[in-house]
Amino acid sequence: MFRISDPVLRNVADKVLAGERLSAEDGLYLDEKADLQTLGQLANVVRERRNGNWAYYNTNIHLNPTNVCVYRCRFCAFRADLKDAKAYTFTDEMLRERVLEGRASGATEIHVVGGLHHQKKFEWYVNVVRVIHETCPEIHIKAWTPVEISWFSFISKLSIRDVLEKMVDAGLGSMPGGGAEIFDPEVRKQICEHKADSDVWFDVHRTAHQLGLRSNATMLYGHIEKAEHRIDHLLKLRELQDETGGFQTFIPLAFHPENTELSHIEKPDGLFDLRMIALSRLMLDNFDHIKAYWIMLGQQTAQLALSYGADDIDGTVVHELIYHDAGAKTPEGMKVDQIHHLIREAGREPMERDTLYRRVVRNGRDWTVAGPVCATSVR
Ligand code: V47
Ligand code: SF4
Repeated sequence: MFRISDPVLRNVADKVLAGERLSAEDGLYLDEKADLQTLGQLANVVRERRNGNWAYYNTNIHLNPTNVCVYRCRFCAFRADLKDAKAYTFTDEMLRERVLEGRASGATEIHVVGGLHHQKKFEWYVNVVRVIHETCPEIHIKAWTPVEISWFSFISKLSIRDVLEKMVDAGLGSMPGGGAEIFDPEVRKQICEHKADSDVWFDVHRTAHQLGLRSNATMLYGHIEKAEHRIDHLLKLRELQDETGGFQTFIPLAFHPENTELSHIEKPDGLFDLRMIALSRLMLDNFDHIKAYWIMLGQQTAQLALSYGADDIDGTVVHELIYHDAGAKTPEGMKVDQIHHLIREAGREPMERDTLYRRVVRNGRDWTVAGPVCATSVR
């Protein structure tokens, strides 16, 4: 299975098989030189060691409360100016409607991220979480990226910790992985000059983990970044995870260029996507889960990704806007039996999880959770 003639790659493979940590140099070699087959086989070994044959998914729904945003990230097709025809902002009634729709479809999670609306006060954003929570307290609220939390801190003059505590009081359950993009300051300057930098991103996650919140992490690849930036990004995440243990899942995000200021860049192809899944599985040895976000990858690449290091495909989703505004051709959601079919066709066994990776047990429309399926404890 592992007949590798390249001596450098052989050495990296031996480290992986022995469960040893890979260095920055190993990562660069894997990214730039390794053939996809070896990369995938090695990542699959790590994936099966951690998660066996399981492929996790959840029943979730998305809510982007507003697309009006003060920032102008060059990779973003979702944002709008206040007076744009496509600009929108949810009312409380619309929030309730979306949550009730989620409940009716059996959702255990609502995923909430959006633009930074310059006319909205901090209380408005707290109210978004409160209204969702009061409408349906059993649905887990995974909301706000560090970019949003740091904006809330700026407009409220509260510390990051105080902002997070107020959100938790209102019903926040965990945080998604967005806003990370690429941590390297030079790349960040070119793609999202004004928004929170990597120090802020890490500060918010560290504080969230200290408060007992779990969170995810992402990396936006396939734009202007190079291999060295991707490896630097992964190592910085690995370092914080060593410190706190609070990350659950890593999600590599493929750049979708349509309708963005970077539309001249070609969208990464399926082979690049699989390389990024495998590379992250190998470098992030302290993350339990690697997610192949099917809505972004497409169903077929997501299926293949389950043998290239990924063990999770996100969920039913419903109402995705960020990728569809940027040209994604995937459906806006998938039914549970379609997800089961997709996973089984890829040779894996589906397991529904809640946001905190506890097994979901269903009885008609009712559901309960049955303890952790894969535990990393927050230090
Ligand atoms: O931070 C925006 C990315 C992120 C584009 O935690 C784009 O479970 C590609 O973080 N092409 C938000 N990417 C989405 C996100 C996420 C998604 C799924 C699951 C989870 C999770 C988190 O989307 C942004 C940015 O990196 N993004 N525009 C684009 N045109
Ligand atoms: Fe605004 Fe987020 Fe889009 Fe950047 S990625 S422009 S912060 S909505």
